[in-house]
Amino acid sequence: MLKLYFDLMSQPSRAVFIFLKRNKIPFTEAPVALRKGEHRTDAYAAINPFQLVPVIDDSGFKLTESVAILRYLCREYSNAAKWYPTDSKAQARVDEYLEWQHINTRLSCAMFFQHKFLLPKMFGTEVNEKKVADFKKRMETVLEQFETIWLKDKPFLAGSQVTIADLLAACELEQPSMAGYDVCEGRPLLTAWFKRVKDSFQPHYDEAHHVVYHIRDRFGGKAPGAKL
Ligand SMILES: N[C@@H](CCC(=O)N[C@@H](CS)C(=O)NCC(=O)O)C(=O)O
Repeated sequence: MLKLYFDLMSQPSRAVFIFLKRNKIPFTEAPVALRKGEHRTDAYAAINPFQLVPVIDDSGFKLTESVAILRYLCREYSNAAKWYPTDSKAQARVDEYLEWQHINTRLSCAMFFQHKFLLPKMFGTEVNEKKVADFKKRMETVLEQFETIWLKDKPFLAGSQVTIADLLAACELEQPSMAGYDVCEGRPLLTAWFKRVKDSFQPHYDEAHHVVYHIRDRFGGKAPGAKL
């Protein structure tokens, strides 16, 4: 039986969680509460020496890195194969986004969220406005590239079909919402794409994002307890 170590506050964890549910791949849930430091124990280091989530344990085969995990699941489970096409050129289009996203979508959205909301919330510190402004600028460049390059003349990032690239991207693009930034505002192509991706993974998409939606709606980007 497959086991997933995850925290639903983590973007790549949500992507793997949604993927497993959407494809009806049976798995045991092993939540790891990052906010409580549950990933910093020796026991967890034995599961993932990098002490990050997500991780899968497939009958003793432990695998880290969400991109590698999703590709593995697409290879191992025939009903999940459609999300990562086997045709060489079609697959290369998915890989093109997956390579790009680490230092673009992920870095800018995650760092904007961390500096605007998470770090002030966790440590009660003042918001570092310079860092927030820098990451916001990088994030807005990325969002512009979604509109003008990735989604130009195609409904999904890698072409006409929804793939693991779209799922990973959507989960990353949710993160800034908790810091009061709606990536869809003023971006019609991104808005329509976001809806298509969510619809492809419902009801599991909303299930995995309930904590994100709760924080977004409750705090609206204002970190509770932070010196603002
Ligand atoms: N490249 C990895 C990133 C994993 C990662 O950075 N996970 C974060 C949560 S999104 C984590 O576990 N952070 C805990 C920490 O940094 O202490 C993947 O895609 O799986």
